Amino acid sequence: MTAAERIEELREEALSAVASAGSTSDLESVRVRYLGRSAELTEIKKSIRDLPPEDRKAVGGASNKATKEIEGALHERLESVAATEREERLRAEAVDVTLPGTPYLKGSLHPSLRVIDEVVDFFVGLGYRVAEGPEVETDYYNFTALNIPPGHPARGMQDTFFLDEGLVLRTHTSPVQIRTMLSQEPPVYVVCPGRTYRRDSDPTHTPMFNQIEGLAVDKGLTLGHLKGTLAAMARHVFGEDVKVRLRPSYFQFVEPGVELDVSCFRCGGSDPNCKVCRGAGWIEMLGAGMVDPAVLTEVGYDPEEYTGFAFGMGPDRMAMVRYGIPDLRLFFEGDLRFLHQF
Ligand code: 2NM
Repeated sequence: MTAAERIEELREEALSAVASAGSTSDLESVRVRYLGRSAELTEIKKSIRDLPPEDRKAVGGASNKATKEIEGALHERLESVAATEREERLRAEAVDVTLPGTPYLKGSLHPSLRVIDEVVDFFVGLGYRVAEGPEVETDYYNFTALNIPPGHPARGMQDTFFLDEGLVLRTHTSPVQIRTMLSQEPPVYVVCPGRTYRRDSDPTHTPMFNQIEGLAVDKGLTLGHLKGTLAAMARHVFGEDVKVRLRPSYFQFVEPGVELDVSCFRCGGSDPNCKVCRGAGWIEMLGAGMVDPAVLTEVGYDPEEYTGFAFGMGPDRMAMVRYGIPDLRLFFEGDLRFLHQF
């Protein structure tokens, strides 16, 4: 076979390889194979100088022409293959901006916390400070300072969790008020939200529950100030239309002691089958009273100069009534299906 014939063969082979290459990397292989440094056509060109002079022109011309043709075909094919590859890549990478986004879970406030926030906000608006204290208390702050001395039967009524050596889980937040009075002189206006503990567990009692207590000590405070303050609080939490009434009651640390009822915010007393007040027309909301002079004396205040009123309520129970939740234990199970309803 002459060199010219071999060149023609290589040219045809290369052109058909270019035509059947389906990708840019196939085309690069074809280029290396037919035009690369060790390609046969390249070898033929290198060997031209060893040919007899009369043959050089023909072989040189043919090999240059073949090279040009192959290069042209490669270039042309590369353009169309590269364009196809680019389109495919863009199609694969395309994002459908009309698809819905990933949904996210929205948090919600616990029903007890909603009530706590409303009550605390109300008192802060009146100028009260918020005070907090330890949940593990000494027997002294939880009982003795509140006019409940060792051995007093009122201690047995509180279902206390006793810890080591004179320590208890606080059964109310009253010890926070004692600590507040011990740490400052009157006037005192504080509201004390926090967790409290009693050995109790049924649909309306849990061993841990929230309390909000409050205390005002100043010159000339009367039961009238107590009633006016708590009536305004009840209207803030349960609605502008609710009425309140006081009933006599008893707590060891106050004299007199009262309970405050709120008129039913659902039926106002008009529905004998009302689910909220069970036909009573009134809902028990909190206990309160004028601070017993013995308590004021215990913290070093002069009961001849100062009087005070105090109150305590259960925001968990208030939330049960407001939202119609039948079982208090649901509040502390942490089930998101429960929490997301509020
Ligand atoms: C209540 C009811 C009545 C109360 C009294 C005091 C203190 F420390 F000032 F003596 N703190 N909390 C009190 C009074 C709490 O809860 C039903």
